[in-house]
Amino acid sequence: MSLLPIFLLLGILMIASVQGYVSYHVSDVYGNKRYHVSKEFENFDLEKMNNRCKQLGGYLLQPDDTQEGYFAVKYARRTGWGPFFTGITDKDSEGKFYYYNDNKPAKSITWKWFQPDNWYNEDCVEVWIDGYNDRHCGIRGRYICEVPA
Ligand SMILES: [Ca+2]
Ligand SMILES: [Ca+2]
Repeated sequence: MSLLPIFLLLGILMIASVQGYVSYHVSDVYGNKRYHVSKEFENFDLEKMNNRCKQLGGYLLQPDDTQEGYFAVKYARRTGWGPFFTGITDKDSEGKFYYYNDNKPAKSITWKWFQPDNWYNEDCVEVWIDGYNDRHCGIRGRYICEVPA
């Protein structure tokens, strides 16, 4: 019996693990967009995760208005997949939140109570079931992409 098929299979599995195959929950269309929430928990990195979203044809969530921002909150509440990281950050200047993908100032963010608090220097922003919260970049979590439908 040849071991070749087994080596081939092992090779494929190794490549798959190195590439880090990513799978997503995909929402229905809302406002000409679909929202993709990563299924795995990974250390969040703005550049890396935004590039992942680009591979889907989109970018990390950046609400254009209160309705879109609140849609993500309701989505987290309805699905139980939250919290998930967004493309909102104040990493360049404390308290000045902007959208990582296009560098525009963030607006209409419906913060959770007592947030943002920059607790021990939190510069990334996640969606929770009751609003947005600043959180440490680099900790493990999910993230949400918005992708034009
Ligand atoms: Ca901060
Ligand atoms: Ca916080």
